[in-house]
Amino acid sequence: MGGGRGKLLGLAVAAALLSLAACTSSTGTTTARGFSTLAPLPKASPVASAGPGAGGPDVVVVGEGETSPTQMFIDLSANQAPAGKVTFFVTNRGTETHEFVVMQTDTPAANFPLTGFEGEKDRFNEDTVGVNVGETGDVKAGQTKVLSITLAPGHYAVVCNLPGHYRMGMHQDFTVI
Ligand SMILES: [Cu+2]
Repeated sequence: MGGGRGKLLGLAVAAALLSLAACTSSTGTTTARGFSTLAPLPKASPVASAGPGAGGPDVVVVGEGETSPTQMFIDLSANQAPAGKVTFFVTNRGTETHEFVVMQTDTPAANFPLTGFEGEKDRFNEDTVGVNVGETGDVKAGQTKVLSITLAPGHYAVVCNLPGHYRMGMHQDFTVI
């Protein structure tokens, strides 16, 4: 049955081409601007294996939440890190959804004007106060997200810019040395 044999060979060639395509089409998470987006979640929980307490100077443990109906917080295990890859373990310890945004800016973290953003009031404008160099997106109550980004030396503000949250205290200065 020569026909069957040819079919098998064809399948083998197709499989080889597919695996080749898989190798060449993979791309990293680093963007053209030189910083990466959210790190892909590893197989094992990063919090369990390398979380709070286990990190070096390039690891920052972040807690977010609310202390009262009018006050919210961002806690950092360190307010500085060496230049290069910095990994933030961001845990929402509150009951509302938060986010964690890293803004590169010369402006002190507490001094952004609340001019509105993306059509919503009570937010600062991420396009004018500095450069957004990475963010977690929404972090739900009780959730932990990991943000690994490459940071150059300079001043940063780490914030939550959901409506009202910046005003209620969700901002901290952060320095890369
Ligand atoms: Cu928030």
